[in-house]
Amino acid sequence: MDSKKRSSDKAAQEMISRMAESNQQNAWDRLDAQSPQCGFGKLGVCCRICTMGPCRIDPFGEGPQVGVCGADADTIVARNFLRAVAAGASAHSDHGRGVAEVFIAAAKGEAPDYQFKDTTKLYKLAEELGVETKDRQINEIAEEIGKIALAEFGKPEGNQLMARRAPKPRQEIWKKLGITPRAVDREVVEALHRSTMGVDQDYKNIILHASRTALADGWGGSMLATELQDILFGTPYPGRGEVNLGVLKKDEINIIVHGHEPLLSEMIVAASMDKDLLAEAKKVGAKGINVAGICCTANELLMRHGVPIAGNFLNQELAVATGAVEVMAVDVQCVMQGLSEITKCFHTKLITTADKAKMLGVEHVAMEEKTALKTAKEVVKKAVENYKNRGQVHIPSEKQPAVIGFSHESINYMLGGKFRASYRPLNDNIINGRIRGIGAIVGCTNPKIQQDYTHTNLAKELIKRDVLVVTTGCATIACGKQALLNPKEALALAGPGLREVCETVGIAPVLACGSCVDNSRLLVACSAIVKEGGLGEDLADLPVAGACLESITEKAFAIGQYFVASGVLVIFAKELFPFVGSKNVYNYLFNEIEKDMGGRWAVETDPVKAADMMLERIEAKREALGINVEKERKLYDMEERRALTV
Ligand code: SF4
Ligand code: MSK
Repeated sequence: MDSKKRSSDKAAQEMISRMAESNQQNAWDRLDAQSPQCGFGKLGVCCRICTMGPCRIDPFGEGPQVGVCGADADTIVARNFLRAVAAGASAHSDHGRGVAEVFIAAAKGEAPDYQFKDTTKLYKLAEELGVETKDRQINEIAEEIGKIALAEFGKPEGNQLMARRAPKPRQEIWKKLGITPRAVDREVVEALHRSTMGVDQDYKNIILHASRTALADGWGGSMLATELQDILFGTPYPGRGEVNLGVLKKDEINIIVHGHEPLLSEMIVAASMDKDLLAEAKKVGAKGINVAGICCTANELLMRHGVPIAGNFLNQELAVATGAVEVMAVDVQCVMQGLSEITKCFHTKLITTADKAKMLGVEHVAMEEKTALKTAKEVVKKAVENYKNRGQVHIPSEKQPAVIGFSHESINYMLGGKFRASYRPLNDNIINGRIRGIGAIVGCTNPKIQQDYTHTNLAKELIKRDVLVVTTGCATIACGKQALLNPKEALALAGPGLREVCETVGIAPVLACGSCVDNSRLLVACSAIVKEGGLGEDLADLPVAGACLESITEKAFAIGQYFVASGVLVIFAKELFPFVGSKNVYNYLFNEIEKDMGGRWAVETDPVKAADMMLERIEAKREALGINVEKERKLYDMEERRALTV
């Protein structure tokens, strides 16, 4: 076992080695135990959706080429793809629905611990949704917004309201293709229906519905989750924080919050500041209560409160193995079942909090909106009580300072200032070529790929070539761990044009934009760039490209497909795209789909080659926009310099 091959993060390497010495298992060990993995599964050519199966297609053409029902590789692969997209869309959207429910409860005064922190955004959203604001109380307006948002998940007719944010030509493309997203639940139910035995058997038609389902996620469920969370908990603005296992404190009670929904973690942060609990912490000999995050919950908290991040997906077991975590409170998504085993080796109390995500043999403290803070205090109290049970502690020293909190609103504000907030300076600098374009780096960490390596090396490659990087999810945490969210260090790696703009405007070359549902922020930002003018009429015209080189969950396919259906090139790692067992599906997703949607998929594992592909796309878009014209070098006098819009 070579820990350096498993992770490029020094803190993770240290903990992986320690776990190996103690014979403790983690995801990398379990991957080894699973290897070699099923070749049919890797290609997406197995089907078990009816009891005439399971069936599989022989990829070498020697064995069966159809299942018992006659389904061929095209149908089977496309159906598997659609089901993955539907599952991913469900995860984001169920998260969004949960936020809408708490939002309504807060408006009605039934969730007294939650308040509306960003009322400016609330008024803006009210206007967008046609909610009357004149002579009405905030709570009344919020209740109506909440009800409209909740209806977006299951309304019987009509399209997703947030999809109207897309540029008009994009909406026209969706209309023409018949994929304007309707209610989220409807798209997901239809996806499952179409992919049962004996229904949709035209791979293009199946993928078309995958687009519609994904769009209902990106321009629906996810976008609503982000909007409502911002109003409830505050829209992120740039602030400072720290990232990596070194944020755990030897002399304090450490609580890790892990999962996705800030509904719980926000309350735990509040509870950790409770005077009585702090006094109790002192009594048991701790200097304080330290809350740190893992995965997307971490992004949510760091973006809004500066709460430190202990790590990304593959750090969850490593954090427990430090022996310094009193409680790990988890909600939904990306919580490894392996945690229940590793916590048995340490004093760490694992607590589940979402009724829809329990773990066998693990304590469950149900989180209810009516009593949220009280429940959070209970969780913190358990941590305080558990401090005395600590055994040997080993916390790696690695941690990096980071600047985070780049929402659409804050980018707009930073670029244009309070009174003239706008994307104009960004558009101008893309047009004049100082910034070549925008690269999105999103996604997880997967034990099949050296942890953080591809995300961070891709980020370095892109900023070196004057591409502004926006990042979300565990990729953001990877960048944070490797100092790429530290503007000083990242700027030193940036190309001259990008560096000049970032220094002048006061932004970093790698912008941390939030959790996985916050990929919707990127759609909003791209739409705002189009609206600002000078870079085409549609999202597909923009010099932008996205990559997710360390994906794990089905959510990644939903995200990828909504970007493709929004006109963007999306690159995944070769070994993490298990839908390549049909030539026709491959050709459609990787080539032909571009004619329909403007975006397409690509696979590449090497971050430098992925950067080449993104740059090629960006330069092609620049050419098409006619902004790649060589300008004569000109010496400016002072008057002209003042007029510059950098
Ligand atoms: Fe086999 Fe067809 Fe049933 Fe799938 S749907 S398991 S291919 S018989
Ligand atoms: S948590 S989905 S591992 S980004 Fe959103 Fe990280 Fe991927 Fe989970």
